[in-house]
Amino acid sequence: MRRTQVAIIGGGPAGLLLSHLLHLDKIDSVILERQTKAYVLQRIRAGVLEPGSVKFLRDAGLGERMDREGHAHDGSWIAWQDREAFLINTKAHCGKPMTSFGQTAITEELYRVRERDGGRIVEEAENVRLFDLAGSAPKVAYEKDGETATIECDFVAGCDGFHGVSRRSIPGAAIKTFERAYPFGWLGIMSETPPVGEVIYARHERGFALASLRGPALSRYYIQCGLDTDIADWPDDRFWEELKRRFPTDIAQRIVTGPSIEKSIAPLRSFVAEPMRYGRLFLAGDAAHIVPPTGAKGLNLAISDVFYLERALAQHFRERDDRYLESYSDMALRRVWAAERFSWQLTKLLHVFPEDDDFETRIKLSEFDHLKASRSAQASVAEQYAGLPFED
Ligand code: RFL
Ligand code: PHB
Repeated sequence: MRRTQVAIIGGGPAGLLLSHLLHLDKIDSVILERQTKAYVLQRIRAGVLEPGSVKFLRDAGLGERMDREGHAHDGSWIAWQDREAFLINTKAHCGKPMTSFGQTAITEELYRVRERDGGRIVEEAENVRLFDLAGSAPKVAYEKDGETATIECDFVAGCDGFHGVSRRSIPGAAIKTFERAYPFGWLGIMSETPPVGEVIYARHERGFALASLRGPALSRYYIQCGLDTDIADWPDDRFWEELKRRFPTDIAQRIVTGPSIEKSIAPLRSFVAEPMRYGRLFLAGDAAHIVPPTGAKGLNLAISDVFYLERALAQHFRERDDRYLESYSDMALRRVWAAERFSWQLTKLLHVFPEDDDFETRIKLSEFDHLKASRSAQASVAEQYAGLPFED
Protein backbone atom coordinates (compact mmCIF):
# COMPACT_ATOMS: atom_id res chain seq x y z
CA MET A 1 0.00 0.00 0.00
CA ARG A 2 1.29 3.45 -0.91
CA ARG A 3 1.02 6.59 1.18
CA THR A 4 0.62 10.23 0.41
CA GLN A 5 -0.51 13.28 2.35
CA VAL A 6 -3.27 14.32 -0.06
CA ALA A 7 -4.96 11.95 -2.52
CA ILE A 8 -6.46 14.08 -5.28
CA ILE A 9 -9.29 12.59 -7.33
CA GLY A 10 -9.44 14.17 -10.79
CA GLY A 11 -6.71 15.74 -12.93
CA GLY A 12 -8.66 18.65 -14.36
CA PRO A 13 -7.63 22.24 -13.61
CA ALA A 14 -8.72 22.02 -9.93
CA GLY A 15 -6.82 18.80 -9.16
CA LEU A 16 -3.69 19.77 -11.08
CA LEU A 17 -3.53 23.27 -9.57
CA LEU A 18 -4.01 21.90 -6.05
CA SER A 19 -1.24 19.36 -6.57
CA HIS A 20 1.12 22.06 -7.90
CA LEU A 21 0.45 24.42 -4.97
CA LEU A 22 0.85 21.62 -2.42
CA HIS A 23 4.19 20.80 -4.01
CA LEU A 24 5.31 24.43 -3.61
CA ASP A 25 4.48 24.02 0.09
CA LYS A 26 6.38 20.70 0.25
CA ILE A 27 3.21 18.64 0.73
CA ASP A 28 3.05 15.32 -1.11
CA SER A 29 0.06 14.39 -3.28
CA VAL A 30 -1.04 11.84 -5.87
CA ILE A 31 -3.57 12.59 -8.62
CA LEU A 32 -5.89 9.82 -9.82
CA GLU A 33 -7.36 10.71 -13.21
CA ARG A 34 -9.82 8.47 -15.00
CA GLN A 35 -8.91 9.65 -18.50
CA THR A 36 -5.63 9.93 -20.38
CA LYS A 37 -3.71 13.19 -20.41
CA ALA A 38 -4.44 13.50 -24.14
CA TYR A 39 -8.17 13.22 -23.48
CA VAL A 40 -8.09 15.84 -20.72
CA LEU A 41 -6.19 18.23 -22.99
CA GLN A 42 -8.52 17.93 -25.96
CA ARG A 43 -11.57 19.09 -23.94
CA ILE A 44 -12.39 22.66 -24.87
CA ARG A 45 -14.01 24.62 -22.10
CA ALA A 46 -13.50 27.91 -20.30
CA GLY A 47 -11.99 30.99 -21.82
CA VAL A 48 -12.27 33.98 -19.49
CA LEU A 49 -10.33 34.58 -16.28
CA GLU A 50 -11.15 37.04 -13.50
CA PRO A 51 -8.34 39.42 -12.41
CA GLY A 52 -8.06 37.52 -9.09
CA SER A 53 -7.55 34.21 -10.92
CA VAL A 54 -4.87 35.78 -13.13
CA LYS A 55 -2.99 37.17 -10.14
CA PHE A 56 -3.22 33.88 -8.25
CA LEU A 57 -1.95 31.85 -11.23
CA ARG A 58 0.88 34.34 -11.71
CA ASP A 59 1.85 34.11 -8.02
CA ALA A 60 1.90 30.31 -8.40
CA GLY A 61 4.55 30.61 -11.15
CA LEU A 62 2.07 29.98 -13.96
CA GLY A 63 2.05 33.46 -15.45
CA GLU A 64 4.61 33.33 -18.24
CA ARG A 65 2.53 31.76 -21.00
CA MET A 66 -0.65 33.46 -19.79
CA ASP A 67 1.01 36.88 -19.96
CA ARG A 68 2.42 36.08 -23.41
CA GLU A 69 -0.64 34.51 -25.04
CA GLY A 70 -3.57 35.74 -22.95
CA HIS A 71 -5.63 38.63 -24.22
CA ALA A 72 -6.49 41.32 -21.64
CA HIS A 73 -9.71 43.14 -22.38
CA ASP A 74 -11.73 45.83 -20.62
CA GLY A 75 -14.84 43.73 -20.08
CA SER A 76 -17.64 42.16 -22.08
CA TRP A 77 -20.19 43.60 -24.46
CA ILE A 78 -23.93 43.06 -24.18
CA ALA A 79 -25.74 43.10 -27.53
CA TRP A 80 -29.48 43.05 -28.11
CA GLN A 81 -31.55 42.63 -31.20
CA ASP A 82 -32.21 46.02 -32.87
CA ARG A 83 -30.35 47.87 -30.13
CA GLU A 84 -26.84 49.25 -29.95
CA ALA A 85 -24.45 47.07 -27.91
CA PHE A 86 -22.64 48.44 -24.86
CA LEU A 87 -19.58 47.46 -22.82
CA ILE A 88 -19.63 46.34 -19.20
CA ASN A 89 -16.33 47.98 -18.45
CA THR A 90 -14.70 45.96 -15.70
CA LYS A 91 -11.46 47.88 -16.08
CA ALA A 92 -13.16 51.26 -15.54
CA HIS A 93 -15.33 50.08 -12.63
CA CYS A 94 -12.95 47.71 -10.86
CA GLY A 95 -9.56 48.90 -12.08
CA LYS A 96 -8.58 45.57 -13.59
CA PRO A 97 -9.06 43.91 -16.97
CA MET A 98 -10.52 40.48 -17.69
CA THR A 99 -8.27 38.00 -19.50
CA SER A 100 -9.09 35.62 -22.34
CA PHE A 101 -6.91 32.55 -21.86
CA GLY A 102 -8.16 29.06 -22.55
CA GLN A 103 -8.61 26.33 -19.97
CA THR A 104 -6.78 24.00 -22.35
CA ALA A 105 -3.65 26.17 -22.18
CA ILE A 106 -3.88 26.41 -18.38
CA THR A 107 -4.23 22.64 -18.11
CA GLU A 108 -1.25 22.14 -20.47
CA GLU A 109 0.82 24.46 -18.27
CA LEU A 110 -0.24 22.60 -15.13
CA TYR A 111 0.71 19.24 -16.66
CA ARG A 112 4.04 20.72 -17.73
CA VAL A 113 5.01 21.99 -14.26
CA ARG A 114 3.70 18.86 -12.49
CA GLU A 115 5.76 16.64 -14.82
CA ARG A 116 8.80 18.92 -14.48
CA ASP A 117 8.58 18.72 -10.67
CA GLY A 118 8.12 14.95 -10.56
CA GLY A 119 4.43 15.08 -9.64
CA ARG A 120 2.61 11.77 -9.47
CA ILE A 121 -0.35 11.59 -11.83
CA VAL A 122 -1.97 8.19 -12.37
CA GLU A 123 -3.76 8.29 -15.73
CA GLU A 124 -6.57 5.89 -16.58
CA ALA A 125 -7.21 5.14 -12.91
CA GLU A 126 -10.43 3.16 -13.07
CA ASN A 127 -13.11 2.43 -10.50
CA VAL A 128 -11.80 4.88 -7.88
CA ARG A 129 -13.36 4.23 -4.46
CA LEU A 130 -13.00 6.24 -1.25
CA PHE A 131 -12.92 4.62 2.20
CA ASP A 132 -12.87 5.69 5.88
CA LEU A 133 -13.52 9.33 5.09
CA ALA A 134 -15.00 10.03 8.51
CA GLY A 135 -11.93 8.69 10.33
CA SER A 136 -8.37 9.97 10.59
CA ALA A 137 -6.85 7.61 7.99
CA PRO A 138 -8.85 7.68 4.75
CA LYS A 139 -7.96 5.36 1.87
CA VAL A 140 -8.43 5.46 -1.86
CA ALA A 141 -8.55 2.35 -4.06
CA TYR A 142 -8.40 2.19 -7.86
CA GLU A 143 -7.70 -0.16 -10.71
CA LYS A 144 -4.97 0.31 -13.26
CA ASP A 145 -3.97 -2.20 -15.95
CA GLY A 146 -6.21 -4.79 -14.31
CA GLU A 147 -4.53 -4.49 -10.88
CA THR A 148 -6.06 -2.97 -7.76
CA ALA A 149 -3.98 -0.43 -5.83
CA THR A 150 -4.70 1.32 -2.54
CA ILE A 151 -3.35 4.61 -1.25
CA GLU A 152 -3.40 5.67 2.39
CA CYS A 153 -3.58 9.40 2.97
CA ASP A 154 -4.32 12.17 5.44
CA PHE A 155 -6.89 13.90 3.24
CA VAL A 156 -8.82 13.29 0.04
CA ALA A 157 -9.46 16.21 -2.33
CA GLY A 158 -12.47 15.55 -4.56
CA CYS A 159 -11.62 17.45 -7.76
CA ASP A 160 -13.35 15.03 -10.13
CA GLY A 161 -15.97 17.27 -11.65
CA PHE A 162 -19.73 17.03 -11.67
CA HIS A 163 -19.90 13.34 -12.68
CA GLY A 164 -17.09 12.20 -10.38
CA VAL A 165 -17.12 9.67 -7.55
CA SER A 166 -16.13 11.97 -4.65
CA ARG A 167 -19.41 13.79 -4.05
CA ARG A 168 -21.31 10.52 -4.51
CA SER A 169 -19.19 8.94 -1.75
CA ILE A 170 -20.74 11.26 0.86
CA PRO A 171 -23.70 9.70 2.73
CA GLY A 172 -26.96 11.29 1.60
CA ALA A 173 -27.81 12.57 5.07
CA ALA A 174 -24.52 14.51 5.24
CA ILE A 175 -25.00 16.59 2.09
CA LYS A 176 -27.69 18.85 0.67
CA THR A 177 -27.89 19.72 -2.99
CA PHE A 178 -29.51 22.67 -4.78
CA GLU A 179 -30.21 22.46 -8.47
CA ARG A 180 -31.70 24.25 -11.47
CA ALA A 181 -31.64 22.64 -14.92
CA TYR A 182 -32.26 24.90 -17.92
CA PRO A 183 -34.32 23.84 -20.92
CA PHE A 184 -31.48 24.48 -23.38
CA GLY A 185 -27.76 24.05 -24.00
CA TRP A 186 -24.92 25.81 -25.84
CA LEU A 187 -23.69 24.58 -29.20
CA GLY A 188 -20.09 25.78 -29.42
CA ILE A 189 -17.47 25.82 -32.15
CA MET A 190 -13.78 26.60 -32.33
CA SER A 191 -12.49 27.96 -35.61
CA GLU A 192 -9.07 29.04 -36.86
CA THR A 193 -10.33 32.41 -37.99
CA PRO A 194 -9.57 35.90 -36.62
CA PRO A 195 -12.05 36.61 -33.78
CA VAL A 196 -14.19 39.76 -33.58
CA GLY A 197 -11.71 40.59 -30.83
CA GLU A 198 -14.09 41.06 -27.90
CA VAL A 199 -16.29 38.90 -25.70
CA ILE A 200 -19.86 39.72 -26.81
CA TYR A 201 -22.99 38.25 -25.20
CA ALA A 202 -26.06 38.67 -27.43
CA ARG A 203 -29.77 38.16 -26.97
CA HIS A 204 -32.05 37.68 -29.96
CA GLU A 205 -35.56 36.31 -30.29
CA ARG A 206 -34.00 33.23 -31.95
CA GLY A 207 -31.88 32.68 -28.84
CA PHE A 208 -28.62 33.62 -27.13
CA ALA A 209 -25.26 33.86 -28.91
CA LEU A 210 -21.70 34.50 -27.69
CA ALA A 211 -18.55 35.61 -29.50
CA SER A 212 -15.26 34.86 -27.76
CA LEU A 213 -11.66 34.06 -28.58
CA ARG A 214 -8.56 32.06 -27.71
CA GLY A 215 -5.98 34.00 -29.72
CA PRO A 216 -5.47 36.34 -32.68
CA ALA A 217 -6.34 33.55 -35.13
CA LEU A 218 -8.60 31.36 -32.99
CA SER A 219 -12.27 32.13 -32.44
CA ARG A 220 -14.79 30.57 -30.08
CA TYR A 221 -18.54 31.01 -30.67
CA TYR A 222 -21.67 29.62 -29.03
CA ILE A 223 -25.39 29.62 -29.76
CA GLN A 224 -28.26 28.60 -27.51
CA CYS A 225 -29.75 25.31 -28.72
CA GLY A 226 -32.47 22.86 -27.70
CA LEU A 227 -31.51 19.94 -25.47
CA ASP A 228 -32.43 17.50 -28.23
CA THR A 229 -30.03 19.11 -30.72
CA ASP A 230 -28.00 16.67 -32.83
CA ILE A 231 -24.58 18.00 -33.87
CA ALA A 232 -24.93 16.12 -37.14
CA ASP A 233 -27.71 18.55 -38.05
CA TRP A 234 -25.33 21.50 -37.65
CA PRO A 235 -22.77 21.59 -40.45
CA ASP A 236 -20.53 24.69 -40.28
CA ASP A 237 -22.52 26.70 -42.84
CA ARG A 238 -25.71 26.35 -40.84
CA PHE A 239 -23.92 27.32 -37.62
CA TRP A 240 -22.38 30.48 -39.12
CA GLU A 241 -25.66 31.53 -40.65
CA GLU A 242 -27.55 31.11 -37.38
CA LEU A 243 -24.79 32.81 -35.37
CA LYS A 244 -24.79 35.89 -37.60
CA ARG A 245 -28.57 36.20 -37.45
CA ARG A 246 -28.41 36.50 -33.66
CA PHE A 247 -25.95 39.42 -33.56
CA PRO A 248 -26.76 43.03 -34.52
CA THR A 249 -25.72 43.63 -38.16
CA ASP A 250 -22.59 45.68 -37.39
CA ILE A 251 -21.20 42.87 -35.23
CA ALA A 252 -22.37 40.08 -37.58
CA GLN A 253 -20.42 41.75 -40.41
CA ARG A 254 -17.21 41.47 -38.38
CA ILE A 255 -17.52 37.69 -37.94
CA VAL A 256 -15.01 35.84 -40.11
CA THR A 257 -16.23 32.35 -40.96
CA GLY A 258 -14.19 29.25 -41.78
CA PRO A 259 -14.09 25.52 -41.06
CA SER A 260 -14.65 24.52 -37.44
CA ILE A 261 -11.95 22.49 -35.67
CA GLU A 262 -14.24 21.48 -32.79
CA LYS A 263 -17.97 21.42 -32.25
CA SER A 264 -19.78 20.34 -29.08
CA ILE A 265 -22.96 20.77 -27.05
CA ALA A 266 -23.11 21.52 -23.32
CA PRO A 267 -26.37 21.51 -21.37
CA LEU A 268 -26.78 24.37 -18.87
CA ARG A 269 -27.14 23.68 -15.17
CA SER A 270 -26.90 25.38 -11.79
CA PHE A 271 -25.92 23.07 -8.93
CA VAL A 272 -24.46 23.41 -5.42
CA ALA A 273 -23.63 20.71 -2.85
CA GLU A 274 -23.35 21.78 0.79
CA PRO A 275 -21.16 21.45 2.76
CA MET A 276 -18.10 21.02 0.54
CA ARG A 277 -16.62 18.65 3.12
CA TYR A 278 -17.29 15.30 4.68
CA GLY A 279 -14.80 14.24 7.35
CA ARG A 280 -11.42 14.19 5.60
CA LEU A 281 -12.88 14.57 2.11
CA PHE A 282 -12.90 18.11 0.71
CA LEU A 283 -14.68 18.92 -2.57
CA ALA A 284 -13.36 21.58 -4.95
CA GLY A 285 -14.46 22.88 -8.36
CA ASP A 286 -17.19 21.28 -10.46
CA ALA A 287 -17.33 18.30 -8.04
CA ALA A 288 -19.15 20.63 -5.63
CA HIS A 289 -20.88 23.14 -7.90
CA ILE A 290 -21.87 23.88 -11.46
CA VAL A 291 -22.78 27.24 -12.96
CA PRO A 292 -24.20 27.84 -16.43
CA PRO A 293 -21.32 29.22 -18.54
CA THR A 294 -23.02 32.62 -18.96
CA GLY A 295 -20.75 34.87 -16.89
CA ALA A 296 -17.69 32.61 -17.20
CA LYS A 297 -17.49 31.63 -13.54
CA GLY A 298 -16.88 27.85 -13.47
CA LEU A 299 -13.12 27.73 -13.83
CA ASN A 300 -12.70 30.85 -11.72
CA LEU A 301 -14.60 29.16 -8.88
CA ALA A 302 -12.46 26.03 -9.22
CA ILE A 303 -9.40 28.28 -8.85
CA SER A 304 -10.73 30.09 -5.75
CA ASP A 305 -11.78 26.79 -4.11
CA VAL A 306 -8.25 25.52 -4.64
CA PHE A 307 -6.81 28.71 -3.14
CA TYR A 308 -8.87 28.19 0.06
CA LEU A 309 -8.28 24.45 0.23
CA GLU A 310 -4.53 24.55 -0.33
CA ARG A 311 -4.11 27.32 2.24
CA ALA A 312 -6.08 25.22 4.74
CA LEU A 313 -4.05 22.05 4.08
CA ALA A 314 -0.79 24.01 4.36
CA GLN A 315 -1.92 25.46 7.69
CA HIS A 316 -2.75 21.94 8.89
CA PHE A 317 0.57 20.38 7.91
CA ARG A 318 2.80 23.36 8.73
CA GLU A 319 1.20 24.73 11.89
CA ARG A 320 -0.99 21.86 13.13
CA ASP A 321 -3.80 24.40 12.99
CA ASP A 322 -7.16 23.40 11.45
CA ARG A 323 -8.95 26.73 11.52
CA TYR A 324 -8.88 27.16 7.75
CA LEU A 325 -9.95 23.55 7.22
CA GLU A 326 -12.91 24.13 9.54
CA SER A 327 -13.96 27.29 7.68
CA TYR A 328 -13.15 26.00 4.15
CA SER A 329 -16.69 25.09 3.14
CA ASP A 330 -18.31 28.27 4.45
CA MET A 331 -15.70 30.52 2.85
CA ALA A 332 -15.76 28.76 -0.50
CA LEU A 333 -19.57 28.68 -0.56
CA ARG A 334 -19.87 32.45 -0.09
CA ARG A 335 -18.06 32.93 -3.41
CA VAL A 336 -19.89 30.00 -4.98
CA TRP A 337 -23.34 31.40 -4.23
CA ALA A 338 -22.36 34.87 -5.46
CA ALA A 339 -21.30 33.28 -8.76
CA GLU A 340 -24.42 31.09 -8.85
CA ARG A 341 -26.64 34.15 -8.49
CA PHE A 342 -24.72 36.12 -11.13
CA SER A 343 -24.67 33.28 -13.68
CA TRP A 344 -28.35 32.53 -13.13
CA GLN A 345 -29.33 36.19 -13.55
CA LEU A 346 -27.28 36.62 -16.70
CA THR A 347 -28.61 33.33 -18.09
CA LYS A 348 -32.20 34.41 -17.49
CA LEU A 349 -31.68 37.83 -19.05
CA LEU A 350 -29.90 36.68 -22.19
CA HIS A 351 -31.61 33.41 -23.16
CA VAL A 352 -35.00 32.70 -24.65
CA PHE A 353 -36.99 30.37 -22.39
CA PRO A 354 -39.90 28.32 -23.77
CA GLU A 355 -42.19 29.95 -21.19
CA ASP A 356 -41.15 33.55 -22.07
CA ASP A 357 -44.32 35.42 -23.04
CA ASP A 358 -44.59 38.98 -24.33
CA PHE A 359 -44.62 40.36 -20.79
CA GLU A 360 -41.41 38.53 -19.83
CA THR A 361 -39.76 39.63 -23.06
CA ARG A 362 -40.61 43.30 -22.39
CA ILE A 363 -39.28 43.00 -18.81
CA LYS A 364 -35.99 41.66 -20.18
CA LEU A 365 -35.78 44.46 -22.73
CA SER A 366 -36.39 46.96 -19.96
CA GLU A 367 -33.60 45.37 -17.94
CA PHE A 368 -31.27 45.71 -20.92
CA ASP A 369 -32.24 49.40 -21.35
CA HIS A 370 -31.68 50.04 -17.65
CA LEU A 371 -28.30 48.32 -17.66
CA LYS A 372 -27.27 50.27 -20.74
CA ALA A 373 -28.33 53.64 -19.28
CA SER A 374 -27.32 53.25 -15.65
CA ARG A 375 -23.74 53.64 -14.56
CA SER A 376 -24.47 52.16 -11.15
CA ALA A 377 -26.20 49.11 -12.68
CA GLN A 378 -23.16 48.59 -14.91
CA ALA A 379 -20.83 49.00 -11.91
CA SER A 380 -22.74 46.25 -10.10
CA VAL A 381 -22.49 43.83 -13.04
CA ALA A 382 -18.82 44.72 -13.57
CA GLU A 383 -18.06 44.01 -9.91
CA GLN A 384 -19.70 40.58 -10.14
CA TYR A 385 -18.11 39.79 -13.49
CA ALA A 386 -14.67 40.63 -12.08
CA GLY A 387 -15.42 38.39 -9.06
CA LEU A 388 -15.20 38.79 -5.30
CA PRO A 389 -11.74 39.05 -3.74
CA PHE A 390 -10.44 35.94 -1.96
CA GLU A 391 -11.17 36.13 1.80
CA ASP A 392 -8.42 36.31 4.42
P1 RFL B 1 -13.17 19.14 -14.57
O1 RFL B 1 -12.52 20.04 -15.53
O2 RFL B 1 -14.46 18.51 -14.93
O3 RFL B 1 -12.11 18.03 -14.17
C1 RFL B 1 -12.49 16.89 -13.43
C2 RFL B 1 -11.55 15.75 -13.76
O4 RFL B 1 -11.89 14.61 -12.98
C3 RFL B 1 -11.85 13.46 -13.82
N1 RFL B 1 -12.75 12.43 -13.23
C4 RFL B 1 -12.31 11.38 -12.53
N2 RFL B 1 -11.07 10.97 -12.19
C5 RFL B 1 -10.96 9.84 -11.46
N3 RFL B 1 -12.03 9.09 -11.05
C6 RFL B 1 -13.28 9.45 -11.36
N4 RFL B 1 -14.33 8.74 -10.95
C7 RFL B 1 -13.46 10.65 -12.12
N5 RFL B 1 -14.54 11.32 -12.60
C8 RFL B 1 -14.09 12.39 -13.25
C9 RFL B 1 -12.31 13.95 -15.18
O5 RFL B 1 -11.87 13.12 -16.22
C10 RFL B 1 -11.66 15.34 -15.23
O6 RFL B 1 -10.38 15.31 -15.80
O7 RFL B 1 -13.44 19.90 -13.16
P2 RFL B 1 -12.57 21.05 -12.43
O8 RFL B 1 -11.11 20.69 -12.37
O9 RFL B 1 -13.31 21.33 -11.18
O10 RFL B 1 -12.66 22.32 -13.41
C11 RFL B 1 -13.88 23.00 -13.61
C12 RFL B 1 -13.91 23.60 -15.01
O11 RFL B 1 -13.55 22.62 -15.94
C13 RFL B 1 -15.29 24.18 -15.35
O12 RFL B 1 -15.85 24.84 -14.23
C14 RFL B 1 -15.23 25.21 -16.49
O13 RFL B 1 -14.79 24.62 -17.68
C15 RFL B 1 -16.59 25.85 -16.72
N6 RFL B 1 -16.63 26.76 -17.87
C16 RFL B 1 -16.13 28.04 -17.78
N7 RFL B 1 -15.56 28.49 -16.64
C17 RFL B 1 -15.01 29.72 -16.57
O14 RFL B 1 -14.52 30.11 -15.51
N8 RFL B 1 -14.99 30.57 -17.67
C18 RFL B 1 -15.51 30.20 -18.85
O15 RFL B 1 -15.41 30.97 -19.82
C19 RFL B 1 -16.16 28.91 -18.94
N9 RFL B 1 -16.70 28.49 -20.09
C20 RFL B 1 -17.16 26.30 -19.09
C21 RFL B 1 -17.19 27.21 -20.19
C22 RFL B 1 -17.65 25.00 -19.26
C23 RFL B 1 -18.17 24.60 -20.45
N10 RFL B 1 -18.61 23.26 -20.56
C24 RFL B 1 -18.31 22.42 -21.63
C25 RFL B 1 -19.23 22.61 -19.41
C26 RFL B 1 -17.72 26.83 -21.40
C27 RFL B 1 -18.24 25.53 -21.54
C28 RFL B 1 -18.85 25.19 -22.87
C1 PHB C 1 -15.38 31.05 -23.86
O1 PHB C 1 -14.54 31.79 -24.40
O2 PHB C 1 -15.37 29.83 -24.04
C2 PHB C 1 -16.41 31.64 -22.97
C3 PHB C 1 -16.45 33.02 -22.77
C4 PHB C 1 -17.42 33.56 -21.94
C5 PHB C 1 -18.33 32.72 -21.32
C6 PHB C 1 -18.27 31.35 -21.49
C7 PHB C 1 -17.31 30.80 -22.33
O3 PHB C 1 -19.28 33.24 -20.50
